[in-house]
Amino acid sequence: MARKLSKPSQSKKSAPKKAVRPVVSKPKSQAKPLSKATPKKGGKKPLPLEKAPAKKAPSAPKAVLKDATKTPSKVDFSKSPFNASLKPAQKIGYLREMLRIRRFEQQALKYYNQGIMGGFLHLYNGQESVAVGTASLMNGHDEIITAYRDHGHALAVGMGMNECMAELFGKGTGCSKGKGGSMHFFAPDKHYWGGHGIVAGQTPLGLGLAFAIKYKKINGCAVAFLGDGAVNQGVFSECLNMAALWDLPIVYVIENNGYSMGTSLERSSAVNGSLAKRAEGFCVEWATCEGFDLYELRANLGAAMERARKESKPMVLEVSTYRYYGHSVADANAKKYRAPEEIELYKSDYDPITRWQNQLLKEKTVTQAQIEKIDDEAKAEAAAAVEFGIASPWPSEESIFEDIYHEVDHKTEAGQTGRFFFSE
Ligand SMILES: Cc1ncc(C[n+]2csc(CCOP(=O)(O)OP(=O)(O)O)c2C)c(N)n1
Ligand SMILES: [Mg+2]
Repeated sequence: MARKLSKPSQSKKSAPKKAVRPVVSKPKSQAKPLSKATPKKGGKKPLPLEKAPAKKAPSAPKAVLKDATKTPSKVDFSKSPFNASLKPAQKIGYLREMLRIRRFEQQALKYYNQGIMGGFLHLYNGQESVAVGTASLMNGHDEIITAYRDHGHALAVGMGMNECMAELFGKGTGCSKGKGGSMHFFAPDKHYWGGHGIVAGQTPLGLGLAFAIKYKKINGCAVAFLGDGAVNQGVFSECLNMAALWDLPIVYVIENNGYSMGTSLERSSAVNGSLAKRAEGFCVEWATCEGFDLYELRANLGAAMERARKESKPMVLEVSTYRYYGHSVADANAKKYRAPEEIELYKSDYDPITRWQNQLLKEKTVTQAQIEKIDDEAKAEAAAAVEFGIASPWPSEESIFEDIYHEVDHKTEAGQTGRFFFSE
């Protein structure tokens, strides 16, 4: 089933009333004390199961997107506290980071298709603004963790192209010594905890990061990314419950790209309108925003992260985004479950890099010539990373037995007592 953009006229039933909700607004159901949540005597009784009305076929697509070309957002996110004081150099830096990710992955795709690179390759093309926006908000004590579509987050937090590309080639110089591959980029020194292949497996790990931050009284928060498919994993619900119960400083960012492998959102979610709304069931605040627009992303995520740090409260932020390629490059059905026109529409109207470039041109922060120079540099860096990766040595045979147990590799007191992280 192809994913369609929800046009304003079609989306009244399924979309939230306001496409852009201020992040601090409290969902009404959460504002109620729990005791009032039970229906009053004489209130509407639930129908017996057999009389439950037949489930209507969804009349409108459930995508959270709005047609931005026709309904320009009234909110000027460039004026939000998280954006207003940005210096031109910072804004240009975000453009550079997004272009670096795009060019890195395009090189990877080329060599994967030639069979020179193996393993999996889940491309982040189209979603770059989310990772770059997040990294730009990290305060040096925040920790982030994501799933297997992890190249963008890795480069955005400052991992080098060489170590990342070498990892894709399976070489010993790779960030995970060539033993992790595309799904397992990892750099705790940069507050980046990977890179995980089990769908939603990173959500309890992220919660652990948040717990440690709170326990150690660190002025930071955890940000755990998950996809629209991962939301349906039971463990995510368990996480929301615990996060609320213990007031943990975590922001769950749902990168809603409309598909989990070949399954569209309409076919995987019973909840209309937004996935983040499920957080209400756990008394966790939630919001939605467009991920294509860096200002909007930063305004919403910035507020969520600040709240997590200051009040030690969890939050779910659903971000609409889109991936241009199949689930992975080896996705044999990549062209079967969505129309080419849909992909083209996102590329032409919703590309986060083009949007940011246009924004900066409009603001006169950057010139076309500067953009081209930055892009050329990104291309050259990615090409050099390929050369580095190909020229690098394979991991040694003996290294297969290394890095299996943390205690063996880290013969420190902390390693032996189980106090692995945050104490070394
Ligand atoms: C527990 C588990 N079940 C199934 C899979 C197979 N699988 C890998 S990715 C994926 C889809 C996840 O989609 P989504 O969460 O939307 O993330 P996206 O790929 O769109 O970034 C599935 C079902 C898995 N890796 N782990
Ligand atoms: Mg998805």
